[in-house]
Amino acid sequence: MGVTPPRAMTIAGTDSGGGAGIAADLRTFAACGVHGCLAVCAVTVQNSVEVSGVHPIPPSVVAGQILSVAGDIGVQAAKTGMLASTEIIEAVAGACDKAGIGGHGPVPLVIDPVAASMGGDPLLADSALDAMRTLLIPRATVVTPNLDEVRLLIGLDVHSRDAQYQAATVLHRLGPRYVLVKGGHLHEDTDVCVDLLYDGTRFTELPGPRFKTGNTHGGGDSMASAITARLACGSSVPDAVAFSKRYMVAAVRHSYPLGAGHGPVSALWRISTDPV
Ligand code: PXL
Repeated sequence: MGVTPPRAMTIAGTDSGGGAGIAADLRTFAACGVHGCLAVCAVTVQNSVEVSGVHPIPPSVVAGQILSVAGDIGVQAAKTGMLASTEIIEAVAGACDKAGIGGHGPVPLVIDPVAASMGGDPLLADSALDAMRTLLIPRATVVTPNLDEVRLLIGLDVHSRDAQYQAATVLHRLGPRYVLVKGGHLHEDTDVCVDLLYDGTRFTELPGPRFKTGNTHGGGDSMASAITARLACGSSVPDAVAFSKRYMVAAVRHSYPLGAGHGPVSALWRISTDPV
C-alpha cells in the first residue's frame, strides 16, 4: 500500500486547450508530489488562440465540491484561479469559511486574482472585482497578482520598481498575509523578471531570468499552484514562493508551441528526463 500524499485543492476554471486553469494546476500539483482535488467554477471553450465561450457553474455546485472534499479527504492548502462572477466568489468565500480554508487559519489559501486570458478575453466580470477585494483577498495567505490585475484591483499602473513596492503595500492593506506582485510585465526590454514578496513588514525581491517566448499560457496558474503544493507539504510562505520561482524558470524554459496561438509553460519538466 502507498502512503497518502498531502492534498491540495484548486478552485478554478477549465481550459479545453489544456494549457491553463485546472489542467495546469493539476499537472503542477502532480509534478510537486501532492494529490490534487478540484472545484470547477467555470468551463471555458478555448484553444490556443481564443476563449470563445465561458460557462459558469452554479454557485451551490462550486460550494458543494469544496465542502464535499473538505469533509472527507481534507486538504492541507488550496488556491483559487478563474472564478467568473460575484456569486461564485461569494460561494467560494462562504465554503472556505465553513471548511476552515484560508482566513489565516491552519489551511493556507493562495488567491490568484485571474481577470483575463493572455489574449485579453475576460474571465472575471468587472462587477466581481469588489467581491474579490472584500471577500476573498482578505482571506488569502498569499495573493499573487500580475501587473494587469494590480491595475484592476487598486487602480495603480506599475511602470517602475518603486511602483511595484507601492502596489504591494496598498494590496497588503486589503488583509492578505502576503502579497506577491509578479513583475513579468515590468521592464520587458530587460533580461530579468523580478517578483516582489511583502509580508507587511519586509520586502523580498525574487529575480529570475526573462525568456523571449510567447509560450507562457498558464504561467500564473502554475506559479500559484507550485506555491500551494509546497504549502500543502508544510513549507513556509517565503520558502514556497522561492521554490515556485525556481520551478517556473524551468517551466518557462521548457514551454512549447501548441496550436497557432500561445503555447503553455511546461509544468511537466520535473517529471521529464531532461536535466533542468
Ligand atoms: O491563465 C489564466 C487562466 C486561468 N484559468 C483559465 C484560463 C486562463 C487563461 O486563459 O483559461 C480557465
